[in-house]
Amino acid sequence: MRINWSCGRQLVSAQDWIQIRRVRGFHASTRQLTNSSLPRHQEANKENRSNTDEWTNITSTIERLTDRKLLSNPAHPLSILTDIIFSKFPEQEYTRANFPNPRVSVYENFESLNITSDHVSRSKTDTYYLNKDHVLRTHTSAHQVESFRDHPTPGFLIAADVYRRDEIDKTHYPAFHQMEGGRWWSPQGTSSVKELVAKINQDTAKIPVSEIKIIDDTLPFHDGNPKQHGQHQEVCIAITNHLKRTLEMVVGDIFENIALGDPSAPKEPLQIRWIDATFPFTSPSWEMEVYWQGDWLELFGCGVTQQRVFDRAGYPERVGWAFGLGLERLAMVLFGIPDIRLFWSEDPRFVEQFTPGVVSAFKPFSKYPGTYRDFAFWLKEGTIPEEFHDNDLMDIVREAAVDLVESVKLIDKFTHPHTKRNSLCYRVLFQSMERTLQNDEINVLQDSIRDSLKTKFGVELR
Ligand code: FA5
Ligand code: MG
Repeated sequence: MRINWSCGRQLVSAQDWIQIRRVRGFHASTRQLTNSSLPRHQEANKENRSNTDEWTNITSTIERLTDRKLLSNPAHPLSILTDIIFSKFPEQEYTRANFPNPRVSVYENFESLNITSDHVSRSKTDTYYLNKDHVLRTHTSAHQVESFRDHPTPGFLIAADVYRRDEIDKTHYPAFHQMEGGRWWSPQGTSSVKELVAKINQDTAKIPVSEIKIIDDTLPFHDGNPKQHGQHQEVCIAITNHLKRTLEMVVGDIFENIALGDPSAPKEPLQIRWIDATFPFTSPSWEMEVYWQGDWLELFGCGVTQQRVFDRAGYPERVGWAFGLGLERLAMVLFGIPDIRLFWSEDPRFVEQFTPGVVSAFKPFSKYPGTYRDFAFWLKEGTIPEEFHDNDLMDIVREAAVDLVESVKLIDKFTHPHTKRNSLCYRVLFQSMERTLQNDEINVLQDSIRDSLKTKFGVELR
């Protein structure tokens, strides 16, 4: 599911389609003190990552994806985009950090970011747990505290793979890539709030102003998107201006690029807008969206970093911002790639299309025919349909068919009038991007999905 950082999960109704679609900081002494009290053991604890327990829910399909390392291929569109974004940030100001291992502690991924144990994003239905203390990072924010702590520069950038038990459609995939950015200022050397604000504003003035029109109806802060208690409002506004100007410059440059590089790019000006958002680790917070293929597509979340994050990094006096951007989303718009699943394709017709350092329009290749199969089953007695989570079925389907499934749709849900047992029916469209699937092959996939439904959920197939 899409993480709603502010409130609880939404249950999928019978009418909903679940699509598996393709192309679709003052004193040095303060620092010493807080640093030594950092729970580093929770951060590292690497040797315990391989233990399994009742929390383990990582599947072999996802495990295989962790080995793909798409960003290490300079000709992959995600690497080309990463390099373009990196080039927009001065190297002497922003350290590029590398975190190749997606296995992180629950502390890093959640607790260090004020994400409490009752937050929906921590549930087993949304996160891949290696065991109760370790997860596959669900966002690059998992490295914020150590990045704010360790780098010699006031800024950092991280590009890495992240994993979520998410729905699948043309813009969502259980494995994707994010770029995290952070920037801090210290009041050290300044004698007043005014001086700190002036320092931040000087840095803002150095950032080129984007020519691209970006709609911004948001307020600097308000009750629903508050500034932090204890933070001076002028400091909050100065940080926000720096943050927004930075991101507008990056996004503006990238979208100007598409207009230049791709003759088939839409002639209509792109619509880009800021909206309010909520994250436990920033306040106030925003998201940026772009209007793409008839819908608003969320590109990134960002905001003024919560002081507790700086506390944990050992620099309670610092102030700053952070953002987390979905690389696939931007790459889809930039290269004209219509489906997020394509990024994982090993088909030479995809892989060989791209050249390091060059933004080129995606050339579609032919689509092979698909075959529908229905999976109808009675849930175990006493189970209500809402207890069978769509993501449970998604994992079974993915385990069996990896990327040979185009979409999964809940087509029927009813309760037997006498027995009161509940029945669900899902329709799965099997389709390959690389070849025509044979019936025999689909039968094997179908049997495997049916078997897993029986053994994992005790359903009675109809
Ligand atoms: C986050 O992950 C926050 N860590 C972002 C952040 C960082 C906020 C720093 C404030 C400060 P969110 O869950 O909205 O937020 O994801 C960020 C971006 O990742 C989204 O805007 C979207 O572009 C992308 N994204 C999220 N889920 C998926 C998915 N399943 N597939 C592809 N891209 C996704
Ligand atoms: Mg979001």
